[in-house]
Amino acid sequence: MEELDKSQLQLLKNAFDAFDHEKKGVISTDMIGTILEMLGHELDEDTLNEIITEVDVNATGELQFSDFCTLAAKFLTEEEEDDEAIIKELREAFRLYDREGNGYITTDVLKEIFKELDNSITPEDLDTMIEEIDSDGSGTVDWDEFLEVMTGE
Ligand SMILES: [Ca+2]
Repeated sequence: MEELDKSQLQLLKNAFDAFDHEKKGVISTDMIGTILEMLGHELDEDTLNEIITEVDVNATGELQFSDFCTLAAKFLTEEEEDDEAIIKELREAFRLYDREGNGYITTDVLKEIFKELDNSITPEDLDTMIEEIDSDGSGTVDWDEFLEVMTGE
């Protein structure tokens, strides 16, 4: 449970209570998919069944709040690992595009990357994005600037 922070717990409690109409302290496992979807985590049916089976060990078809937290912690934690994996991938991408190992990517190369990511992007949008990223107008983007744009952090 320690993997979940207070705001995550509050969010889960609100969702749990909303679906525990009769205030029995349990919710049906049928509801799990819907709840997770509401919280912005859409899982395919196989994954969903897999984690429900893991948590509902006695196959009662119902989960208590603590079980529900255990379930949520599973993929909230997985998601954190995903974030780390994404940053690792971005780091590799940055190295790849920083061909000469200068520690920066030129805005020309960055435009190519954006076009690859989204081929419907217009030249005007590209210019606007580049202007925002390369705030000092140096014509280059370093790792910090790159990460900020890619992760929104
Ligand atoms: Ca710059």
